[in-house]
Amino acid sequence: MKGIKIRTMNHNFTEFLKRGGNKELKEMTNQEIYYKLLEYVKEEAEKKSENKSKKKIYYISAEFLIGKLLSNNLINLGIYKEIREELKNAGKKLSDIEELETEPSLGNGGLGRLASCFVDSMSTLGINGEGIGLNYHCGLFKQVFKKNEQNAEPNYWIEDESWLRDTNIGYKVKFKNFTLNSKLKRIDILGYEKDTKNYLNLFDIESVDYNLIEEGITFDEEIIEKNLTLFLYPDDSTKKGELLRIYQQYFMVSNAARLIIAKAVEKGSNIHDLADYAFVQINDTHPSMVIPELIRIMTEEYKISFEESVEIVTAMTGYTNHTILAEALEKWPLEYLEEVVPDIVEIIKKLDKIVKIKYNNENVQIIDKEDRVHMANMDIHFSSSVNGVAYLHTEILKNSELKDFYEIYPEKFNNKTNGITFRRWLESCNEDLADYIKELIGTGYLTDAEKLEELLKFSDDKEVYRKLENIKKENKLKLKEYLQHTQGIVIDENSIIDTQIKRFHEYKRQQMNALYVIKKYLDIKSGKLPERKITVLFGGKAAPAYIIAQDIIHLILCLSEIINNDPEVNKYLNVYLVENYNVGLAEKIIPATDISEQISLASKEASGTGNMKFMLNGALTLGTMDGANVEICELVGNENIYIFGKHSDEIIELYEKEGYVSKDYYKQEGIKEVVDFITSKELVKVGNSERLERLHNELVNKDWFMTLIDFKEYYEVKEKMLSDYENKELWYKKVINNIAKAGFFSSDRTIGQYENEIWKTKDKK
Ligand code: 26V
Repeated sequence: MKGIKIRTMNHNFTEFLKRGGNKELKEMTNQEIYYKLLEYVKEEAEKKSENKSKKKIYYISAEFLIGKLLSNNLINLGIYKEIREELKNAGKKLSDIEELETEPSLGNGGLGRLASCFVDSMSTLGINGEGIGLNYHCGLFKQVFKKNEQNAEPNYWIEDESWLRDTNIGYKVKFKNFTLNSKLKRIDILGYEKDTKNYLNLFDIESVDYNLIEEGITFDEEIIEKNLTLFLYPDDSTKKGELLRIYQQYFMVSNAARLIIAKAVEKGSNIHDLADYAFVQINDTHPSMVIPELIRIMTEEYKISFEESVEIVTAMTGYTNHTILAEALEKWPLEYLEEVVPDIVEIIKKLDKIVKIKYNNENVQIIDKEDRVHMANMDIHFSSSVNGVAYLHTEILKNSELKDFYEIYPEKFNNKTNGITFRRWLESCNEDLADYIKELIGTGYLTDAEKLEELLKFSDDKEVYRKLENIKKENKLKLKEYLQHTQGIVIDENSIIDTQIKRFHEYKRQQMNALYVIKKYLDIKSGKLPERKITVLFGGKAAPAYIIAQDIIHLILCLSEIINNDPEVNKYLNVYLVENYNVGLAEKIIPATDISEQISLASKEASGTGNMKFMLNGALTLGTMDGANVEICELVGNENIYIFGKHSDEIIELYEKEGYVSKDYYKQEGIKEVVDFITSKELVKVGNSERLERLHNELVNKDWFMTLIDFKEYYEVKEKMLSDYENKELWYKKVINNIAKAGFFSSDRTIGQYENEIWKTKDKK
């Protein structure tokens, strides 16, 4: 790994340069070195063979938030330190070169990052598994703050030289009114020190036209031939936006189905036995149309009977659910699908008929009374596995959200608690901590993450506490330098760093954290001073059409302006919302953080994966009993985590009874003045009164995600956390316990479970 293990290769980078007749390293610019490294790594990757096993896994996902790849690939090739030394000898810094890589932005958040951790783990475990997705040229938007508001700009991440490889694979995709040619681009996915590699397959069109982009990220949404892969999920609040999304989804799965069949046939499949050659994991409902598309190809082109096709496709697909939020579950109007892909509608109607004949229950129908197609319902009936992404989430699916389905198919339901790749989220992003862990317990944890538990033998060792504290301080200094340099933010390395980084959504309750900030500000103003300065860091984007989330961003930016400029307050409290939060920023912020904010309304966060990254990097969790926090709590024990708030069963009951009235909480002592500060003179002076009033009104009169129900307890537990931080021995004992128990959250464990319990590729040699 980056820390200790160096695998010697046949030749080194300097020789590679010589071979090409290039300038010497010390004469090259960092940009030139970056491009040469890219070429070098791609050449090394070329030498690796494809996995030969009979059955292949296809992880189809509309999102892959892969992050920068240079350092990750160097680590996986086992040459990170070697290259760093070579560059150092020429007076160059690898970290400066890493900065020049553009970050692909092919995802929104956790769902896409999870898919990327999974392809990394599949390669590392030697599983024959590939990712399939789309190559969005401008990806998700770039976030820019102006006048304390979020603006969206296109994120041009593809350069002439990139990790993408061209292939000569392409298909014709037939829509109702036209046919589009696809071309496949690939990114090599190198496992850690493996001789085999997998691919991330990204389909694209040949005719993307950047000139369609108007102001910000608006563009002509109707010229599908030129815009299909221009952006990741554009605005889906309008019909045009939704139609484009259906075009994207069908394009993705139609290409996927072609690729899957072609590969299987190459290996000898006669299609009747396709399930022996391929298994498709459907990542949320965005790729759900792969089910009817496979059935369509089998019946129309291979003349297999409809019944047999359905049976085959059911056996070779599995569906992963990533949310219980009703508004996030896709339900496409039948007429929209008719407008884009009428052939698929025919198949969906036939599948719906099978269900309607068998089950007289509206909740399990595919097409509802309003002629909307429930994509998840189709997946559950016509795939062989349905999984949630954390213990609690799967239990809620079984007992509440998907109860009627669980009664029909108990054998299909299973849990696969999410995980993260430790190669990126420890070895690469926190080298000092990784090296220190190796010093303490050796390298066994690299291949068996649960060996981190060996750290428990140091849980009373004060020398270890001191060392961990020093590493944290160093990481804070690195973050300080980086943020100062890139965003003009100057954080205090002696402060406690309290971080909430994730997409902005009301259920994640950044607004509750903002209310805490207001309370602290008012406390400080009234002379109640904290023992140590607190730096509250936020990071995240809000969907452009999600008004309240934009309002929450506005509130936080206004609070930062007031607090950071008030000399009476800024000695004790700083608040920053980092701009354009992405994977690269996460890799710098997480190792420097002390408090990990995981404060979603119980039952709403399917799993969370940031919670795992923070734990592994020595931050303590301040969280609700939601998603994977529940499992973190169980693993580390109550004394090593800070839990607050109502539990999921109480919240589910409140929703059922419509029993939450935010005003009842608003009126309580200590809450009203905090909430009312949102529309105070001070804030309105630096902000937009329409936004602030709308947010205030939302909290007082609706508060659908129950911010106020947990606010008091949140404040109290956070205060306790701050005072515990002052007792460094107590704090770092908890930190050690958290790192030691993080092994369970390795995505190698998760992927091992998918393999053993669902995919079973290793049975089919
Ligand atoms: C999407 C949308 C889109 C419409 C507006 C509301 C809304 C709310 C939530 C979502 C999330 C869609 C699925 C998703 O990204 N789920 C995330 O998946 C992660 C990986 O399993 C998991 O850790 C997160 O808890 C979960 O939110």
